[in-house]
Amino acid sequence: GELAYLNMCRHVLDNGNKKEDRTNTGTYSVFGYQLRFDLSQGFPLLTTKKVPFRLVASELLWFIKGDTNIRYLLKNNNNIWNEWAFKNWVESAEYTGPDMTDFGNRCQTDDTFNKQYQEQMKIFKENILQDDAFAEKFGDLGSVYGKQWRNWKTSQKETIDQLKEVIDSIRNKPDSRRHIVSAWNPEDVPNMALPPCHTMFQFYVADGKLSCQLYQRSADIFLGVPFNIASYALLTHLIAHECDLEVGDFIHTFGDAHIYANHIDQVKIQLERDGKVFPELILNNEKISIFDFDINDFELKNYYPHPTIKAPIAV
Ligand code: THF
Repeated sequence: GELAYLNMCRHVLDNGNKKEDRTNTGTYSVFGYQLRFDLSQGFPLLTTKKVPFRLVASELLWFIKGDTNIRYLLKNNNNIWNEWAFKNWVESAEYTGPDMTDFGNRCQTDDTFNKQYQEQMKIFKENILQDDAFAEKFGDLGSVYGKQWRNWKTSQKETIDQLKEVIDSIRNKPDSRRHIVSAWNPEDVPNMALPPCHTMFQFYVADGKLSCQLYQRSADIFLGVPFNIASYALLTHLIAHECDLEVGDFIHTFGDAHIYANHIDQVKIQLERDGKVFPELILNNEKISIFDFDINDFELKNYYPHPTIKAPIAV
């Protein structure tokens, strides 16, 4: 349950290597760790801080649709991928506003700059929502998850729908050891706003139950991991539902698992809290295919988390 996540936080605080990173924020990091959640015991949405399920769900639906443009997220009031599209925009030749170099770090230390940044981000979001051509050009994050899951490009110029194929293989050959979806496409990595953190996942069927294991190469333990756990738990529920299986375990295997230096105080606050029982997820029984679900087909029951803990995202 949640204790396993809190123990991971404690382990990284106590044993993490101090490491610099791409974002110049600094991290405490360990290499290799594993969490396991029995999905039949409740839906693993952390309770020691509030995790916005609506954002987790709309992000997952975006992946499932094969969409890579943040316009869909913005329409759903989901801002979690804005910074990566914004970065492409302000680094492009067409951007003529104030200099936004290193905005992720500067907006935290410089109030005057932060005002300019908020203003530019607001304009950017309005343009993505209102201007089709602008959205097509600057809202797209490139070959990220949705692309690799649904439209993996082969050397023969064909595409592979990995998600559809894995669902078919779970249904038709449940004992197979090849129920794998890979987001890591070495040829495409240079075209991505951010190479995939959730590198690959595998399903496993036994005893009428569907389990899922994710290999995450790089994990932002405070901000990203609570989302990632809930996202893959939801995906497992959806696929189990479509394949007429019960839910088994979600196993979360980590490569570089890190706590950003500017999240330490927040983690310490969270560690002082006691976890509550996990909520229950209810899916709309009138829908069967994972590709037909939308945000109103999920219901979360009995989620009574501790309050939100705010933290800056490293870009
Ligand atoms: N980059 C970094 N540095 N960490 C990540 O976890 C991460 N992701 C995605 C892509 N790049 C990443 C984006 N996922 C939040 C949560 C998940 C994200 C990005 C941001 C976040 O800020 N969550 C807030 C609430 C935000 C809100 O209400 O708008 C929170 O308190 O949980 C890993 O997949």
